[in-house]
Amino acid sequence: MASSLLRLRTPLASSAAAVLRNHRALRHATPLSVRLMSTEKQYEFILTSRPADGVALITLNRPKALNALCTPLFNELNEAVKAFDNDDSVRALVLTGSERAFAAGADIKEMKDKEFSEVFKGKFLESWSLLTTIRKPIIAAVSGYALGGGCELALMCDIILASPTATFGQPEINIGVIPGGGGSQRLAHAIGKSRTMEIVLTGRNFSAQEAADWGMVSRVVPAEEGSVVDAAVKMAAVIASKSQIAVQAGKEVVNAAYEQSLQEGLRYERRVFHSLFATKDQKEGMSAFAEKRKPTWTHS
Ligand code: CO8
Repeated sequence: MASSLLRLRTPLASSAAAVLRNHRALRHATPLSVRLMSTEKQYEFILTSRPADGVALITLNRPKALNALCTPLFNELNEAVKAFDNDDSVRALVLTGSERAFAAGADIKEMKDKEFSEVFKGKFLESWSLLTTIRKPIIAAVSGYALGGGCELALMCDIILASPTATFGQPEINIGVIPGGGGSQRLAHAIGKSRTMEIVLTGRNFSAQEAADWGMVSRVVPAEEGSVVDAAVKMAAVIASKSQIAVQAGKEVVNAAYEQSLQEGLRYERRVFHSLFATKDQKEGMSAFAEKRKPTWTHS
């Protein structure tokens, strides 16, 4: 166990798949005393690991409640996301849940007795979108239920990969409310008004294939290709191998497409493109192409 733990915590792990298997095994089998030896911070509702060079994996870990999103879970998620965003050795993140549930929504039991004055004055949910403010790219690897806040959490990520078992939905209408974590807005941007109206007003779930057909997820990872987490880690490793200034600039300008008019967005993209000529990585990348060699990024 100690050696597998070492592999799990080593950034230069040779096999992402082997590390992921260890990660899953650890979730169920690792005694607390062993886990406490790890250099990664230990949390109650999430697990963190580094399955490949430059890649951090965050796994929601509240299995009995199907990863229902409660305030303590979000406090931990925010802390981990901020720490990874500030850690230069991490260049891309993957967020996942369990096979059964990415997250079955906000914790209904935590919310049910809240009053308007409490949620309004307490700015309930405001800190739950911290994820959208970080610079490094986040890939959501979704299996099982991604409902309500779970679907919204996936939509806060930059890329969504789904397993064939993924089930998305905004069922808040069934419990007398509406989406509160961006579901009405980000979903409408992703799949259009008519489909979003149907999903939000009827509360019906939609499949991984529908989400792919509608452009909400990048792709459904077929079972024969392995797990969606493996696929997300591989994709994150590719992103982590690029110039990080260019990656973060790329993320920023794509997001501008959702926040600005086309004209403003095009102007912003051009300005950010110009600014990259001030980086060493632009000189290195273009010189390497001209010299027919691989670039060596310094992320500067
Ligand atoms: N909140 C609290 N507990 C939950 C939740 C939830 N959202 N979902 C599941 N659980 C618990 C169940 O209560 C149950 O606990 P227990 O064993 O103690 O009774 C356990 O998880 C297992 O659930 P089920 O027995 O119901 O499992 P099933 O396989 O029969 O059903 C379902 C799975 C279909 C996912 C079902 O659990 C379900 O419908 N869950 C609720 C889904 C839902 O309505 N989600 C939306 C919640 S509202 C919301 O998300 C508002 C968003 C706010 C913004 C968030 C920003 C990120």
